[in-house]
Amino acid sequence: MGILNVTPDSFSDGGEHATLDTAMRHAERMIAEGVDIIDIGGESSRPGSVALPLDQELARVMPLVEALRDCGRPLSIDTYKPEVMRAALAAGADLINDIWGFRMPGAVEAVAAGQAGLCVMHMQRDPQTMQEDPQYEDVVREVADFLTERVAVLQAAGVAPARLSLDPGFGFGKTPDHNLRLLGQLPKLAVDGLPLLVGLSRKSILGAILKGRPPAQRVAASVAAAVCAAERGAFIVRVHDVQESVDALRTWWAIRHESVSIAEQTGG
Ligand code: 7PJ
Repeated sequence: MGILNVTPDSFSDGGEHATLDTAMRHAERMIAEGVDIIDIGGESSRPGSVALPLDQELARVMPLVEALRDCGRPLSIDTYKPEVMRAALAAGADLINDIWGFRMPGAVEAVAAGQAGLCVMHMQRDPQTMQEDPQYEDVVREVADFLTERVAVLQAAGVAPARLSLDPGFGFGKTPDHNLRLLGQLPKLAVDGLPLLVGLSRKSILGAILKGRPPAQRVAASVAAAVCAAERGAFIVRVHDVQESVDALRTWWAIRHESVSIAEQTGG
């Protein structure tokens, strides 16, 4: 899964049109590099970030959904707002990726009907406060319990299990040690055998391991984390650096299967 952010850069003064152009070029590059799913996000959920008004999120996300609907790759929408979910699904989005795990009022109802995939992510507290001294008694058990509860709620609303994927939510209300424990115990989080999605790309846990390295210089660390996640059973890895990740995962896959040809037969 390749990350496509449509959050305007602070150094860009071009407004929505420049943002759309840049995002389209980035999407085309990711497709050329072998991305399987494009994850479109209009609102930053970095620690400390504040919520974006609905109309602005729609104005950022919807033109991209329209422009990329027929690009040949499934479109995922990174949103927790039921109105954005409904609009994106009506416009042909394939997957809703919700950092709130479909806990906002109306979110379950917005996605229950239809066939779209749903990614249920764990977050402790909210993006404004989540990194202020996160606490768990047993992080693996608590994240697994949360995912179990959300799966039950979605299934009770009529969502077929085949539509679901689960995500521990690396960096969302977790210390570096919490993140490493979750990655180490990843198979325990595959509640009901559902596929796991892992997002570690360029995150601060990698900066902590690399003693303060800034995000743009965490590419090799991100690739290592993606391969470790895949080795522990992650079915989808959410990444910024598509080419590097695809190369590494193809190599891992060939080594694991002791064959180059298996990698080719399965598309790597
Ligand atoms: C994640 C996400 C993640 C899922 C973001 C960032 C922050 N969605 N959206 N999992 N992270 N499913 O990329 O640094 O880890 S935004």
